[in-house]
Amino acid sequence: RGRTTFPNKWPLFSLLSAKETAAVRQACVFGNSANEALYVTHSNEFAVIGLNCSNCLGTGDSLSTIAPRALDALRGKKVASFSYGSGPHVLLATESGELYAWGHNGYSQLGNGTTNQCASPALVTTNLQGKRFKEVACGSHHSLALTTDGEVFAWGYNNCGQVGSGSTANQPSPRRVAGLLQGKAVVGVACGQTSSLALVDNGELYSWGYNGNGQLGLGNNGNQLSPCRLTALQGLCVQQVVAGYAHCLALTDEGALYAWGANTCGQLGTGNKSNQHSPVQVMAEKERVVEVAACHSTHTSAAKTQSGQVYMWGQCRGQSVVLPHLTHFVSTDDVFACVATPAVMWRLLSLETEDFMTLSQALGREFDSPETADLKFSVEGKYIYVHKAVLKIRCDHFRSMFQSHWSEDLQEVIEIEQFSFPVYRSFLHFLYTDTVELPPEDAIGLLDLATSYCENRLKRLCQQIIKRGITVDNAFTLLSAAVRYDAEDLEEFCFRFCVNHLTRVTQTAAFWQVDGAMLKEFICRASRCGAFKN
Ligand SMILES: *[C@@H]1O[C@H](CO)[C@@H](O)[C@H](O)[C@H]1NC(C)=O
Ligand SMILES: *[C@@H]1O[C@H](CO)[C@@H](O)[C@H](O)[C@H]1NC(C)=O
Ligand SMILES: CC(=O)N[C@H]1CO[C@H](CO)[C@@H](O)[C@@H]1O
Repeated sequence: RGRTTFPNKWPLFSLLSAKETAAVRQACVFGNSANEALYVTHSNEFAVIGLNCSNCLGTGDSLSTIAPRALDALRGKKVASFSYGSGPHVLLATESGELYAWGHNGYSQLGNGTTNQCASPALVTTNLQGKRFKEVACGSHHSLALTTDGEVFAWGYNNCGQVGSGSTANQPSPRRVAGLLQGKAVVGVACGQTSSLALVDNGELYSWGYNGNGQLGLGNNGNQLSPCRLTALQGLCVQQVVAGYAHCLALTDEGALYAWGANTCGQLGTGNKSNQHSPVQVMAEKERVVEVAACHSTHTSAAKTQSGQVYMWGQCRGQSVVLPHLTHFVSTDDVFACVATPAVMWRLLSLETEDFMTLSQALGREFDSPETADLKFSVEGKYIYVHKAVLKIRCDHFRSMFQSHWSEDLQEVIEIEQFSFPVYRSFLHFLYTDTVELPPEDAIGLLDLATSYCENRLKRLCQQIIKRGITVDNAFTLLSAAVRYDAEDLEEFCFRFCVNHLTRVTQTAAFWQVDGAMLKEFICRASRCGAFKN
């Protein structure tokens, strides 16, 4: 199974081994310093890693962890949606529509009627009999969940009306958001720190909660305790909406991008830092936008265009970027990994790559494969299957061998006598993979081969393997080889090692088996650098 490169751009994920990394299917980095992450593997195992602020890892034991730990409470479930607050609290909807919550609960944002922290995933069920959920969104301390029938439930912190209940009393358990949303089919929800947004199936947008920066997009700065329609977008059909800390971005079905709310870091992309309490079109002169990105814990904005260009603006590595800036990134996720503060994910990252193999993976797999090969080498009576074209492309020695009228060009089997089977096989393998896996003693033979084929990179790799594998027992053999193959660096390295361990090296078999000239040369050289003083 092939895969595109997993984002090692996320520092927390550098703690995973290559094998663990390769198993990741979905991931989310979150937390106030991007120090927590949850991920799901291809076999639907859940794992968490990180600091565990407010028990947001959900492992039940309040421990932080530097290595991934299984989250058994969710074993076998599939994630449909994941979101996190600033506590942090965590909400997760499964593909079968269950809703789980854990972490910080100081404002009842876990929705179970209490304010007790919850250290493991707990089903949210109060007032939700028979409901199935497909999307969740967390504000700093409030929660929204969207059912499969398009109803929105909200609970938690409500100091500014962000729960949409018509009051500012905190909401200890899920409550359906009614008012203007009554009878509408909601298809998407988003939260700023203390504001809420709902997108309706006909492209209308509704907002409620804190509006001090104009983030409700209603043309004023008054908080709203119930959903209000963004009439400024009348006539447009919104397709995606995202919220930053105190700003919002909406994308229409025609690819137009609108922004409103706080603009202290330029996160609206309007070219200045004035807040906007009504939607303003941005990137109008650029090509069609196909995705917008923002996250309630940052002031960063990003967008991807039709041709795959990725723009960023707002707070980027501490700087205020007031106009959309074209980046080299290939995804909006990378923008958040590399420039946002904290560097958290704006969505659950999905690594669901099709069954695709990269060129190098495909090539590596075809090495020594009789099925597709058009040439074989016979070494010590064993065959190694290869492709003429690959050898010609990768190695000048073979290029000239197969282009000139050498007899090899007509043969299907080439006999090799000068090198051992492991050495020749690793050489050919290197041409397919750029890597060498050989014990240091065999690397000497490969060094010989690399020298005679003028493969300088391979020569360096062999020298590296030899240096890293040097011991008192093999040091003198390695030194003799370095001299024989004219590898000066290596010779110096082995010589130093022998001098540093002179007494023990002179007791090895290799030392006494070496020819007289070489031994004399070694003794002279060692005495010149003071090895025999006293
Ligand atoms: C709510 O969750 C807390 C923390 O897990 C727990 O102590 C409490 O019993 C739960 N309350 C209800 C009503 O489920
Ligand atoms: C900032 O940009 C917006 C959108 O282009 C514009 O309407 C507004 O007048 C500008 N404000 C200032 C102070 O320049
Ligand atoms: C090891 C560690 O930091 N554990 C913490 C996990 O989170 C809970 C809740 O904040 C703390 O009580 C633990 O100390």
